[in-house]
Amino acid sequence: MIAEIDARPFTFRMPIDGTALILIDMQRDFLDPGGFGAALGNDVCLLRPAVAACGRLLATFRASGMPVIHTREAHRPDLSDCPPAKRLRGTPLLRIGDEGPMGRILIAGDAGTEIVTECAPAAGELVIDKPGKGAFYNTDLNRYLGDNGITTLVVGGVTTEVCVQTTLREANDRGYDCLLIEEATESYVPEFKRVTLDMIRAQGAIVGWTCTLSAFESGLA
Ligand code: TIU
Repeated sequence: MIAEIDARPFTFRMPIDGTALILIDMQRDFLDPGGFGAALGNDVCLLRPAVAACGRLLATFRASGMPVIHTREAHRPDLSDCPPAKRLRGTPLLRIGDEGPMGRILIAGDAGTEIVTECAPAAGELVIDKPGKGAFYNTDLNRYLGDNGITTLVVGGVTTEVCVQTTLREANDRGYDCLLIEEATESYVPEFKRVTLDMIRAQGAIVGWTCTLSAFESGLA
């Protein structure tokens, strides 16, 4: 069965049996004070609206029995998967691997990489720790999607122009159709969210589609 979603730049045709939800990096390091996002000088409150929207999306997918994937930007404790160029970039208050108020910054197993309660993974949902901004780089995501017949991704998460946009572009190049839910993503720079959505759907959905949460829910109903 194909669901027809009222999306931009044109109707998104979503195969119910071939679609997964992927929520990008809804973790405390980006959403709570004292994590990586704050260490980079950002106001983390700007991302909060995405939490409830992602929670609503999760409930919809779970009710439909459709697969859900969560990602976390998380490095190994020995930093062997963190290129020095990433760790040494700029002048953050705390660098990746440094001890912060929530444990070590962006380190798997520490509190900053925990997904916020409202979006917490349920049993059976895939959780991918990724060392890059994109969810395909150095992860098993592509194999998992292929093995499970998934051709289409519904996407939410943070931040719009960094890990979400990188993942959308990686997915697009690998042949997936992607629909980004507008309220389910936020940026520390609201203007960057606006232009990222424009870039994704420009030129006849050159990267993918976007739609509102209510349009998605109506299309699936
Ligand atoms: N800094 C910023 O906007 N984002 C990241 O570093 N990672 C993600 O977007 N997850």
